[in-house]
Amino acid sequence: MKIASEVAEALSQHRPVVALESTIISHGLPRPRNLDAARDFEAILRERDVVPATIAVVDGEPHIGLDASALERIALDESVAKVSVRDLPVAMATGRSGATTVASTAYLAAKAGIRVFSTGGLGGVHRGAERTFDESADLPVLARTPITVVSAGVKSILDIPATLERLETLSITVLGYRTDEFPSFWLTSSGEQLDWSVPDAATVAGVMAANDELGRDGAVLVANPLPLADQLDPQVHDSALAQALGEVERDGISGKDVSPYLLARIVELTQGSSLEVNLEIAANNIRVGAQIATAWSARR
Ligand code: PSU
Ligand code: MN
Repeated sequence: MKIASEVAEALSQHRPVVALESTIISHGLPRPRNLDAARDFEAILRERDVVPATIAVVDGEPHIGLDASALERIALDESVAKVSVRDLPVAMATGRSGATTVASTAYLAAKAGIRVFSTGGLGGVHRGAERTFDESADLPVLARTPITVVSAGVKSILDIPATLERLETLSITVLGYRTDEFPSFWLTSSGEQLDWSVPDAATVAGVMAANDELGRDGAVLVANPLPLADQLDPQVHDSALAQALGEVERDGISGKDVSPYLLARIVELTQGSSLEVNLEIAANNIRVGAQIATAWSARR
């Protein structure tokens, strides 16, 4: 594992670091806009004196923190694979490059000693999972990974109530950030109630400290909704979602291709408006991740 010197130094001095995933860049956002987005995400952190650690596998080596040319490759090279935890050893042994999912980013970040990770939306339980067993490895991996993940809930392409049930079963702590409703990514609320709401980043840091004190090694999930004024128009959302889900069914798309397909289709069907909202969601989660990492480092 190669930890960028900037990241290693910040960690050793207990300065704030936030991990960022790369599948959102390679498979979640369209080229070439994704490269600008990846750079913008890092800039949001730097402006707040937080060190960004974008994570990916480059030529078989897991990188914690990417330089400009590695970031460009992950964004623009179409042969970059989507790599979850089980794929990591294969990518490493065969010298492949890969973009890391929430699961593999969390896994590598925690191994490097990073405590906070911001993403857009988490993977979860897919609709029809009772038939297909399609549940993202993000959930079971987070259940045994000591990291705080900031996410705008999960996308409405998933089965949100089932995802919340699995989060409960897996004993992943879920905190609504200034809300008591679980967000559904493009929309501020899924209508699902949460048990716990936190008012600020310092409270999240307190939960992390208590988690450590208990010797628990599961994740804390911070569910951070977009403000209502920034959400996607619910009518536009509902009709694009219905059509994209119908196409997945009709064309028999399955497995790890489902999420990237739906994300790309929904961008087309909303004439790009879901993309703008998607970028704002990621930025919003990165800002909150910066606050949490700063609050965490103040306790050390
Ligand atoms: N959800 C999004 N955008 C994404 C992903 C999920 O809104 O880019 C990516 C993340 O990297 C997540 C992965 O970890 O998809 C989950 O894929 P799967 O469902 O195949 O586990
Ligand atoms: Mn899956």
